[in-house]
Amino acid sequence: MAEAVLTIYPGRDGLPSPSPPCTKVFLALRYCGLPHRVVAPKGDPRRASPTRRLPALALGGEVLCDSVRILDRLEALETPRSWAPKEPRERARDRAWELFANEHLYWRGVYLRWVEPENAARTVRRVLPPFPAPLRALVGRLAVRTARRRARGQGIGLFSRERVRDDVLRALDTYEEALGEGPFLEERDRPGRADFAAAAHLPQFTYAGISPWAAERLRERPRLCAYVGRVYEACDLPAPDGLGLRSEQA
Ligand SMILES: N[C@@H](CCC(=O)N[C@@H](CS)C(=O)NCC(=O)O)C(=O)O
Repeated sequence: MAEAVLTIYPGRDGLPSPSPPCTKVFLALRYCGLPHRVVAPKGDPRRASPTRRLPALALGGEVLCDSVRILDRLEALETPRSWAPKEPRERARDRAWELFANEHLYWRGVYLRWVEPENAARTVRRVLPPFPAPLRALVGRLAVRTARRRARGQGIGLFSRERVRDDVLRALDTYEEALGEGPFLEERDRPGRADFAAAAHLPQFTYAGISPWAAERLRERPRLCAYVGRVYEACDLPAPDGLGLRSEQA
């Protein structure tokens, strides 16, 4: 099979990508060993994908969008290493956990980054490309407005900060309970799509100092941080910054 080409928002600040769905597909590709190349979008990122969202994976003459659909496809391929559990119910649970991250955690991350006002200012500084000064403020305001409009459309943008923070704490508890004795979710002995998704979404809490509250809540849970590091290690990648797992952060 021809080499797959993954287009993602490029990584910085110790993460493969600032976008959790992009990071998840990157982890899954690294783990399964399908030959691939990772590229950043050229020009307007939205042109790289028929749905105007990244990640997008070019594979066998097709461009696949949406990280869950991409993992569905990768799971069905013969790859050097497979993450898919053999037992159908286990496979279903693996995918359901992935959806928990994609649908629940993803939007709480959007809220933390774009809806909380102090965090939104930091997000604009860290995530947007370096536009020249006169444009910068305008692009920043537009990005915040767009993100907040989407958050309201989804529903979460209408929630109070306390409600969203309570959701985040419950999600972290849920992950700790599902990890049990580990090493991976549901005490599985190798990572699956549930783990790629968790390890892509959880580090957004510590990413680039954008949400100090969320970073503290995650760092208070060293078992969860070590788990995220284990998923990256299984994909031959260094642990993300900010989880207290690297010696320079000790
Ligand atoms: N559900 C999609 C979400 C993809 C998505 O929203 N990607 C964002 C980056 S995190 C994006 O491309 N945003 C660009 C835009 O909205 O213009 C997936 O899992 O792939």
